[in-house]
Amino acid sequence: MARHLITSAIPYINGIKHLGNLVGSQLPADLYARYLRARGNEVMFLCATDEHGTPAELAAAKAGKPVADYCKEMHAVQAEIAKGFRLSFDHFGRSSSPQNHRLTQHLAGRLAEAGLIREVSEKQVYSHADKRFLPDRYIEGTCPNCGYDKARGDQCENCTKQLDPTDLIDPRSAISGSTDLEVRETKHLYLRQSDMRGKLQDWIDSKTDWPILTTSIAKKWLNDGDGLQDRGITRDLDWGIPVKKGEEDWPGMEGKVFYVWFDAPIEYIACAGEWAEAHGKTDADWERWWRTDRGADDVRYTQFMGKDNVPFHTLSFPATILGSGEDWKLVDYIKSFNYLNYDGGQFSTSQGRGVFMDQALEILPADYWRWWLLSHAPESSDAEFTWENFQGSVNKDLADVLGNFASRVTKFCRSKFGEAVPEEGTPGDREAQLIADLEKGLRVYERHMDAIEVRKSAAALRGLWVLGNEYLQDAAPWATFKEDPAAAAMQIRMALNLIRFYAIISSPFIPDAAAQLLAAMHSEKADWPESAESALVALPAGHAFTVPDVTFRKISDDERACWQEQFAGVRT
Ligand code: B3M
Ligand code: ZN
Repeated sequence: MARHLITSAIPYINGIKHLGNLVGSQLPADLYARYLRARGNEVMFLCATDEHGTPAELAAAKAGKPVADYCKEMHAVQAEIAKGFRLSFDHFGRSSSPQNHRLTQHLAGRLAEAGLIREVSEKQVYSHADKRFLPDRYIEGTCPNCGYDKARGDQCENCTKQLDPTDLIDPRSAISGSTDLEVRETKHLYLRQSDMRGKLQDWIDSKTDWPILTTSIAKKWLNDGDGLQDRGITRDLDWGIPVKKGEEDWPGMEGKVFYVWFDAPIEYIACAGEWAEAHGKTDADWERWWRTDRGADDVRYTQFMGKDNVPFHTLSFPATILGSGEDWKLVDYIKSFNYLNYDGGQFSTSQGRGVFMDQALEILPADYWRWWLLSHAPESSDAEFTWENFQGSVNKDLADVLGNFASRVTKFCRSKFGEAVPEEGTPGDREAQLIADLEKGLRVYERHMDAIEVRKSAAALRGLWVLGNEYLQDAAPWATFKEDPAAAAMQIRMALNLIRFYAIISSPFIPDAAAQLLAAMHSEKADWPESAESALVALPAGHAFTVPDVTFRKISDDERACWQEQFAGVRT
């Protein structure tokens, strides 16, 4: 048994996330957390809402609410939807928590003591029309790196380059659209990331097992030179964590807050403190996950995120951690994802394009979405959601292959042998072959899951379901029964055990269906199988079961067409 710390990128508070966001971080993180728990590891799986910065302020303004109220409400909304998708966070925190305030101010103080912070008189864009400074997302324009014309002041979504508002070509206010802008001087704190180039380089070079997507982005911005420019970590905003040096005031920084990308990753740590508080635990209880001098040196830490978040997790956050000189745990493995597109275009929160998490759950239960999203995770390249593909996957994989297997086997058994595992008959060559194939498939599946190869894992799991179907097709107990009822009984005993086996190994992907099938098999003991052989005798002769309700229903062509139309437009 090992100890695993898992974090998913923390979603912005500014509204309900779409399926592209979900598959890029929270959902695969949940898959991995569930798998590791199922295999007997101790897991701490953390996520939170990212509540500061311009995204929060802009969304609250649009909703006509004070930003603190807006964040509180949206946190509750996001937490509820996460439950709906069965995201098994140990804690779903808030970056605006007192824990994060304290820790962010503390780390900034440490960085200052280490000489890693300098004060800079900075050029900021001031909007006459809006009568305010325009940091980050308050400003839009053309990316100087790739020419994308909707780049934001903090980052270009198209090429992932981190930007400063003054880098943008043809800038305009994101609030009013005004181009009546002026560059003014204000004072800000900069983190001397460039001083840490050597350390960061060594650290990234040591990560030879990271996915190519992660290391290529990390190295691109590390070696590019200006990817590792010193970066401003403060902003002229009202909402955020006040700039302080530990508990002390920071002269000259009155009225300013930390930049959202400075405090957001720190929330990964603070969230563990929130978890401890929520569960009546001590500081030592959460520190054993995060402090290498307090027990976390044997923890394996894995982060999940979309590719646009990689530079912040390979450069800025490690710079904060390393620069603090304290014994915080650094990430061991970063699993990153490309984008999921929607029906010929992009999913877009700002444009309301695509299917959003709440809408998805209104039309189908979580498992349908989990299966499609994970089996099509945008790992090696961008992926695309289409309704045809979704319908095909659900109907074939879930309804025909897995659901139908469980239904046929249990109904046949009930009609011929009653609602208990039949005891006659001895397994033969066909069963030996099945067990050998399952054994091989199970190991492949485990290997892909261990490596967080999401699509390959889904394919391997589906392959295991298919083996059962082929066996049933080939053995044909309904035909065998006429000449040799004992042999049919043995085949059905195998198949009933397969249902339980499938429920256990499928639970990280489709937890509700897995729970339903396990309950139908009256199986409380759901330990991960030692071997296919042992798994296929787990339910002994005479063990009672119940025929489950439909596990997965098919999506009709009419429904598909109707959803296609319903989600063709823009969410308002
Ligand atoms: N909130 C961006 C995003 O949701 C940002 C991630 C923060 S991770 C510390 O994609
Ligand atoms: Zn760009």
